[in-house]
Amino acid sequence: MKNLVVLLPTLDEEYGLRKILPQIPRQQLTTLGWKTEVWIVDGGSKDLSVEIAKQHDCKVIKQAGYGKGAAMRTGFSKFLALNKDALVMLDADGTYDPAEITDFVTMLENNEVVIGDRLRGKIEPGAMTRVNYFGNHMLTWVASALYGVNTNDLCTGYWGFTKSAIAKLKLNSMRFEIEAEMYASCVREKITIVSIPISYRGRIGEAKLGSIVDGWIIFKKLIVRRIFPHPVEVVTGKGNLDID
Ligand SMILES: Nc1nc2c(ncn2[C@@H]2O[C@H](COP(=O)(O)OP(=O)(O)OP(=O)(O)O)[C@@H](O)[C@H]2O)c(=O)[nH]1
Ligand SMILES: [Mg+2]
Repeated sequence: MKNLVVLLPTLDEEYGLRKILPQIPRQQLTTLGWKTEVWIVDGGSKDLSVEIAKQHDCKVIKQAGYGKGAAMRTGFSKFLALNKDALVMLDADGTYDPAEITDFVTMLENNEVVIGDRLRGKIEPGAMTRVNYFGNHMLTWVASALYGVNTNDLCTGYWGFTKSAIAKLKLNSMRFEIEAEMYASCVREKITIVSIPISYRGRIGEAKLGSIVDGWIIFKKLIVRRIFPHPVEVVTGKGNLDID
């Protein structure tokens, strides 16, 4: 059996977790040959997120630093340290359908990185605001034009990776620019990406992303990584997250 980690960044997502954790297709994944662990990387939730996760047999990791980007990097480091085979990440807010994890692992048999594409998938009415819909299209277009490698949905939070891909990624994002940086790093490291259409549903609970502020930070990240492909931490060895 190969080892799969399902990684959920979590900040006050008690209700999202209650909905999605029972939907993770553990049985089907076992049938497909994957021994699955579910990890939440918690950013200091003040609600019952941690308790709900434990009730559903999840491992709880406390994130280093602040923000979704720092949380993902904490999870990636743990994943590499524990030498697992593949990782699927998705948000804990109920927007992504855990049943689709099986599509990701199937595609990972022949690809290093699989990206869940909401924009060519099925977006539930009202699930994405007009501003976010427009912003997602714009940023995706800018990324494809700047880096010369087509991508369909830059800011999606549903990704699958092989261990080799995660080992090659060079990241230093703190917040919601992490996905843009993952894309930029895949291009830089010549990791092939494939997109699969996914469904996108309405969020449960309060959004942590601010469309305009975070859209701007994502745009800046695309520009900075185009000019300086490696984060300064990778070059100097300083400023990396302190992960135990
Ligand atoms: N660990 C951790 N998770 C976070 C942090 N900020 C956000 N998250 C999680 O990251 C995921 C995405 O956050 P959202 O607020 O849904 O952001 P988004 O999906 O880009 O925006 P919406 O479309 O408004 O939902 C959710 O599961 C959050 O709980 C953080 O600082 N630490
Ligand atoms: Mg969300």
